[in-house]
Amino acid sequence: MSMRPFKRSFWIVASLVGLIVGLFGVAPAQASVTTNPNTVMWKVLVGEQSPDLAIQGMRFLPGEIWIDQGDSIKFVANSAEIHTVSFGTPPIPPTGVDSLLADAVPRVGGPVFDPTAPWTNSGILTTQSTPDFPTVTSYQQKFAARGDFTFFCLIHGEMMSLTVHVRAPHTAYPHSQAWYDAQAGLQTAAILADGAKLWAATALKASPTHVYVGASDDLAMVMRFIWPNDVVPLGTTVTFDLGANQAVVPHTVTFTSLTQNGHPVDSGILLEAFVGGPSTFSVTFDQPGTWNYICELHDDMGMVGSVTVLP
Ligand SMILES: [Cu+2]
Repeated sequence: MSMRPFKRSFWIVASLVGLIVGLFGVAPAQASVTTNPNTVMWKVLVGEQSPDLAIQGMRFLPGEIWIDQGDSIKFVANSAEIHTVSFGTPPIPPTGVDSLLADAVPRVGGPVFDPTAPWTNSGILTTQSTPDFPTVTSYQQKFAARGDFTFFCLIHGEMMSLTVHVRAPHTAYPHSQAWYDAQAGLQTAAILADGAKLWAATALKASPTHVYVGASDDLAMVMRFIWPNDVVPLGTTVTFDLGANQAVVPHTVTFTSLTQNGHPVDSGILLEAFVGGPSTFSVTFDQPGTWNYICELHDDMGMVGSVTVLP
C-alpha cells in the first residue's frame, strides 16, 4: 500500500478528546531520590492486536506495577497502532494533529525517570514503522525516585494509563514478571474478545448498502470495513458510516480507481459528528465493475474493501 506523507498524522486525531479530558487530572507524585544497587528490569507491553491486525487494543499491560527504587522498566511496542509512554504536561497544548505530533514524536528526558520534569516522553512506539515520522520499538526508564507515577499514552489519552509504584529498595514485590505476563495474556484475550464482539454486533447492523467504517469502544478498535466486500445492482447508493465508533477514531473511504465527474471518489477524513467532522459518506454507483477502496489511515492494517456493481 502507498504511504502518503500525511497518512498517519490524522490517525492521531483519535486521541484528542480523550487527551484533553485526561491530561490535566494527572499530578506528579511526591518523590525522594536516593541510589541503590537494585537492577531488576521489568517489562510492560504497549498496545495489543489480533494476528491479522484488525483489532487494536488501547492498554498498557500491566496497567499497574509495583517495583523497587533502582529498578527499570522496558516498555515494548506490541501493536501496529501507535502509542506513547508519557508523563506530565506536553509542552505544546494539544489542540490539533500538528501539535500532537510535535509532542508525541520527540523523546524527552534521559534514561533515568525524573518526576520533577514537566514533561517526559518515549517518542512514538509501534511495531510497524512509517516513513511519515520517526518511531521506536522500545523505551527504557530507570526509577531512582520513590513514589506513585501515572504515565499515559498521548495518542489515546487517559483511557490508556499505567501507574508505577516505586517503593523502598528491597521491598518484597507483590507480583513477579511471570504473574504480570500471565495477567497480560488474560487481558489481551479480553481486549481481543471485546473487539470481536463489537465487530460481530456491528456486522449484524450492516448491509450491502450500509457499510460501517470501523468500530470502537474505550478498550478496542476494529480497523475494518464492516462488511468489506459488497455486491449491488447498478444505480445503488451505498452509505459508509462511522457510527459504530464510541472512541474518536478517524478513517477515510478512498476509492483507488473509481472516478465520478472527473474526480476520484474519496471521503477525506471522516470523524464523528461530535468532533465536528462528517460521520457518513455516500456513493451512488453509476458504473458496473469491481471498485476497490481503502482507509488511507489504516490500509496497512488491512482496512480495505470493494463494491462490485452488477450491470
Ligand atoms: Cu481507518
